[in-house]
Amino acid sequence: MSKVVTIERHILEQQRAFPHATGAFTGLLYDIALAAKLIARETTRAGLADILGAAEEHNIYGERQQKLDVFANDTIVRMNDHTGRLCAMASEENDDLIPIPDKHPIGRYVLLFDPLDGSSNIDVNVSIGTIFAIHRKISDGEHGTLEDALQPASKLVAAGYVVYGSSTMLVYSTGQGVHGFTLDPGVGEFLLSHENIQLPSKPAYYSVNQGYEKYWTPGVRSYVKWLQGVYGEGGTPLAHRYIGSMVADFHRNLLRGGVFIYPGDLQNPKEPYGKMRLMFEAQSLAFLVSQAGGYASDGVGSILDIQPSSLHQRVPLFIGNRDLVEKAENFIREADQDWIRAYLPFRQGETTHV
Ligand code: AHM
Ligand code: MG
Repeated sequence: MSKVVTIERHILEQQRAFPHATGAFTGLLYDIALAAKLIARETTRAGLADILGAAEEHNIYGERQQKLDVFANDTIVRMNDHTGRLCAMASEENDDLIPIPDKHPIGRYVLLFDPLDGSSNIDVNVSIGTIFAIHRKISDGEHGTLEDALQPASKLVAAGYVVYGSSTMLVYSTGQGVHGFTLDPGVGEFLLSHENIQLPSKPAYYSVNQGYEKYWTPGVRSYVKWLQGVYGEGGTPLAHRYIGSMVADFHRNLLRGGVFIYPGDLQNPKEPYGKMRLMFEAQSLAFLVSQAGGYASDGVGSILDIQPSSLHQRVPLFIGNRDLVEKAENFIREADQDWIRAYLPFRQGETTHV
């Protein structure tokens, strides 16, 4: 029988690579895994309990929050605000930085998360996910500040996601490869099921909301046509798959190869940046994809290099196999100079949005 590796054991073994580690970081990852189990438990009951339905509150984007979003958000905050491992948190569902209450010790890391991504899929029993990212504290004072949260993805110390699908999986990286764990609901443990995930060199899928095609820039249109028709030597089309839950779309493409696209457009020239959030969605997945041999771009350059300017900053996203993503950059460079001119001030933090 092959050896069974729980996530706890795996995290501890990875920590041994860092002889000076204090264990705080290891504990933090373990707390995230525990929060994921609690969220997974509620997610599988969502169709039964009266937890379903829209909560009263709206988030800062004016979107309706689902009750399970609120539960997931509260769970992650409650699991992590008192442990002494964090100096602050930030969530897609909160306008501002979430401080650590004064009565609790302050730690050396910042946790950024999207508690339940793809929440429009909850009511229809389709996969949803949690995305997280961890930065190291860099500011001098005791408490965490925005400066600690607003670091480029190239500085992440760890990132990952949980996908609540036909089974619950947690996928994470501390910069030593990407590793996937499947939750065994019987024993309540995440067990190593996908060690050292690398993107297959031959991609299988492209994922984009094709319904928005009329808003796309000429470069994105030509690029998607290329994916559909002439990709590869023999002109084999890539199959199209789009769930509308980025974690699930990303996870499938990570295992099968492909590209996920959420482009910017000029439908409203004042908002040329698309929908995805840099801090809560794009940074984490960009870090993971680069660890898996792939690449993430906003169509102009690497997501890893973007210096964030605000917590709720949005970015266009092209993520997956490196050759496919670089091809998107080429199409955009050739055909979308107007869009690039409109978008660059946002990328460079000269104009802030939302
Ligand atoms: P959410 O964080 O409000 O759930 O929105 C993010 C989701 C992603 O999971 C998904 O890729 C995208 O929104 C789908 O958007 P659209 O319906 O515009 O294609
Ligand atoms: Mg989201």
